[in-house]
Amino acid sequence: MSRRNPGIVKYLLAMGVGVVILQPVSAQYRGELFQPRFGLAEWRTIHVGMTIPQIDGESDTFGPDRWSSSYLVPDDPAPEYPRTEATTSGEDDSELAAIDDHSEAIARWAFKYSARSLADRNPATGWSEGVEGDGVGEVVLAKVDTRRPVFVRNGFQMSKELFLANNRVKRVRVFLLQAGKRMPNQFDSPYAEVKVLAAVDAELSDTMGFQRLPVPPNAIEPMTEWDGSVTDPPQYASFVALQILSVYPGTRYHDTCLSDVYNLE
Ligand SMILES: [Ca+2]
Repeated sequence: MSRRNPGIVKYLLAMGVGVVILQPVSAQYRGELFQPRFGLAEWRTIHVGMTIPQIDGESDTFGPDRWSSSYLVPDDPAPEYPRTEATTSGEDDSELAAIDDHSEAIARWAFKYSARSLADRNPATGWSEGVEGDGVGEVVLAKVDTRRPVFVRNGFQMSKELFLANNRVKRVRVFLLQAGKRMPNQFDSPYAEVKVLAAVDAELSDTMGFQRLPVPPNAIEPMTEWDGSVTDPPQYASFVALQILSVYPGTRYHDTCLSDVYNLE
């Protein structure tokens, strides 16, 4: 969040323009190098009543790339692919293994400011929107149990200086989402039939530490099996999606950040 490359961000967002339906699918990246898109722009169209066909699971290897409408490209360069005889031979599984290893290295690099930073229980890491300006309208997803209190650490709380230097969220629209099914495949475990049930607008305080996140009051239903029956025992999968409505401006940067969103135990 000290420098940025707006050219790259604009280019990546332009690549997503052709996709008009919000349909985050679990991509089968294996076998080719992972190329992060730094967000799924379609999240900006989120509204109550919509159903999202599929969302990557919170532990899916490349899921964080699609858990926000944008996120900031790290300052440091992406790790380079190791070009050795073993990784370029094309003769055995070693090249495929090298591609998988390097894809995971790219993910670790790219996800520094992704939605994954909201769930790591570490105030020194955070999500930052990745568009020009203050990021009003940008959306980020967090997997939480909405039946219990949800808490947020506003801004980038690595230090008081960085908290003040970057934007914090002021007005926020909090959406409540509920997954209808889980649909595991050989690689990942995405959620399906995710409904946006309700939303509420709130104002966050411009303070470090935890604050309660208002969540729209709405009962969620348990997930079902493929035949429509409730899982035994019942399992619930709920999320909040936070959309930036206004910000407390940073003293140095226009990057709007959140450090954490989760249930406090
Ligand atoms: Ca964090």
